Amino acid sequence: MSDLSDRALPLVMGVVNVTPDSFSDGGRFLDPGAAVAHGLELLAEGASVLDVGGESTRPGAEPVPVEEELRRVLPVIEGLAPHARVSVDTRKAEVARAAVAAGATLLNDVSAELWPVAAELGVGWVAMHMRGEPGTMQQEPRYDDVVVEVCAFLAERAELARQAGVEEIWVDPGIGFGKTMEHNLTLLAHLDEVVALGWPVLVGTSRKMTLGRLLAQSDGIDGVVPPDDRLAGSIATEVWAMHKGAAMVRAHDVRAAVQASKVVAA
Ligand code: PMM
Repeated sequence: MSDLSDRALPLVMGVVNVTPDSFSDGGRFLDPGAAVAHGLELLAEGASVLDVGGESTRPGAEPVPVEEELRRVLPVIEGLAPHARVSVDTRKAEVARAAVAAGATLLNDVSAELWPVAAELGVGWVAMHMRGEPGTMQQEPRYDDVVVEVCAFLAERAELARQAGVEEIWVDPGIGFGKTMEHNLTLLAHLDEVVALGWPVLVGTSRKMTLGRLLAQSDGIDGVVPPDDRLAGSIATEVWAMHKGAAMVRAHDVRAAVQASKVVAA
């Protein structure tokens, strides 16, 4: 563990989903007051960034109209931005612009297409790799070499953003976005290759389906364990990602992730 001790502590991005249908917390924080209270709780637990999202990107999810996404996220961003650094999890330029006007300073972009908007607004940008669209991305995703393809994509997008003048650029391999369990595990095993691209790396494994499958296998049962029962898998993969050099993990269970980061760094 010593090779992490001379580095800054990995950061934790806390998830604040304002959606009726996210796979692990959909519907829990649809009321803006409840979402802001939840975000402040995650901040107290040690989150460095609060990631506010109004469109679920779970496999099979339906797109959300702009007006509805704005209605969900803006009051929550306005409520949190005076207290914390806020990112907005969106694929829409219009939502990104309004979110930044409301106080967000980081675009968490699962489409990896909004770098011109980040450049125009002078905010940070996360480029995440996704194959296809949330509605269809889990229908037989295929790669010749998932690590090579994801790294090439992220390197190209990050370079475009750099050339456009974006000053804070993150890359994220997009665990679960158009990838089988095998693809996800291969990417995690080779995360150092993503880190070697030279951009700070964000990784989101928290409560994801791959963990539901692995944890069911470890219990000797068929199917998947429910999202609320995936904490051990979330922490195990977050510690793994930190050890491989990720600078930030995106987590629902912030207190446990922050504690784990401190133990790893020690
Ligand atoms: N995963 C989800 C949503 N947004 N953003 C980034 N950068 N990386 C991720 O892995 C990621 C993301 C899906 O999880 P959720 O539905 O619980 O928010």
